[in-house]
Amino acid sequence: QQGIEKPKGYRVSWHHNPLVERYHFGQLHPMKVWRLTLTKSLIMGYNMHHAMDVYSPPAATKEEIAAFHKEDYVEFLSVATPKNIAEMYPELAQPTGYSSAVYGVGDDCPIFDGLFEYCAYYSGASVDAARKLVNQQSDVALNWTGGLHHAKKGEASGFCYINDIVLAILELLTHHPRVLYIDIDVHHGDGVEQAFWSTDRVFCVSFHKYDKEVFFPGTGPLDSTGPIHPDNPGRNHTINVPLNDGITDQDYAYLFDYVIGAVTRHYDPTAIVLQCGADSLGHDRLGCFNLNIKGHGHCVQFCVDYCTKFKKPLLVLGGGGYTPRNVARAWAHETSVCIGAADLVDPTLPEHMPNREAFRREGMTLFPNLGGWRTQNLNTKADLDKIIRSVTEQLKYVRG
Ligand code: ZLM
Ligand code: CA
Ligand code: ZN
Repeated sequence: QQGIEKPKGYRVSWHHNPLVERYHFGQLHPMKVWRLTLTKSLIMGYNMHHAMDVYSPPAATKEEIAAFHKEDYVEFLSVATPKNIAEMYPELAQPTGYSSAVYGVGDDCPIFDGLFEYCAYYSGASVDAARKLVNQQSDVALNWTGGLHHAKKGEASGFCYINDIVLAILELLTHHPRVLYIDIDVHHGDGVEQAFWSTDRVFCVSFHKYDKEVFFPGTGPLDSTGPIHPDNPGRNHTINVPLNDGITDQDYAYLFDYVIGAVTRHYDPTAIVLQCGADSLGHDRLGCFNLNIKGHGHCVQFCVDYCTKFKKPLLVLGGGGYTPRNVARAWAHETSVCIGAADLVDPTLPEHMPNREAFRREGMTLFPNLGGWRTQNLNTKADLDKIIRSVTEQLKYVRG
């Protein structure tokens, strides 16, 4: 893999603070921070870092975080420790732990050692990436440690504490009139949607498994398209694509190409932010889709092609992903897509990386078969067409 060089004509930057890798949500928690170490090892094992500007950005400051989040919440995150949490909120301490009534913390969002530093590192990387795009020092900026789309203004939710995506979009909005946000995590991008619900300067599109009351977070039905009030600028500036279990590469690409093709034509964004949650892959511990690495990567390829063609900046972020080796495979492949080297990488995995034995058992390939056998595709042609019709109708009311 000596052949990978800097792509001519456009610049790709990789924003990664290795200090994020030090933190742990807890032994049994599905969010494994070492998936980021594994991702980095694969990217570097393929020598792809030579084709990018590599930054190790500083932690986000409390002031930067306060651009979106409530100050009392930021203060709480910065002082809470596993030891003092029970003392601070004795009335809420329970035999099993602590109530999620306090700023959303609980089993999904535990208080672990160094929590705030962890948040500040992944958020700092997204803010840095957005700034490099705004300053035109980069054309495609990557932060695989970010993409934590559920965090609310004053509350943690779904493994997310600080919403680095909102912070990055706010940074882009200082120079860009229209930002398109696309979310391919298997979960609904509710925190980002909520933050920009009432503006036409951010258009949010999320593809997700939807089963109200059953699948987290339970929001994002097809008819949730922005505020109802006719005078609200955010009206029609949200698209939700609710999906059933088992969607395949082919059906997902069909929907993605149609929806994002139509949104880009109508809305004419000046920048794109793509959240690449890898829990939409087949075999994910929490997910239920049947996407392969290449099916997932197709969405990244679509955005790279569009942004290259129209010279628009692209911010690419991580997100969920609970089968760590596949997360690393997906994000390494998607890095190769961003640097224009997808056809150059050897599908046989590189020699030097952690978890070599486990990878070997899976065939030592970047593209294992993840489709097909856990659940069948429960999305019918009628389901897909209903989505297409709804999006087509909605976009009649959208002008960039
Ligand atoms: N219980 N431990 C996706 C965020 C998904 C809410 C059901 C907590 C889990 C899950 C945590 C070890 C993104 C819910 C779950 C148990 C209420 C969710 C800790 C297993 C464990 O074993 C576990 C004690 C934990 C959490 C499973 N939580 C699975 N699914 C979701 C949140 C985040 O990918 O979109 C972006 C990064 N939470 O379903 C409960 C309703 C809390
Ligand atoms: Ca999503
Ligand atoms: Zn997710």
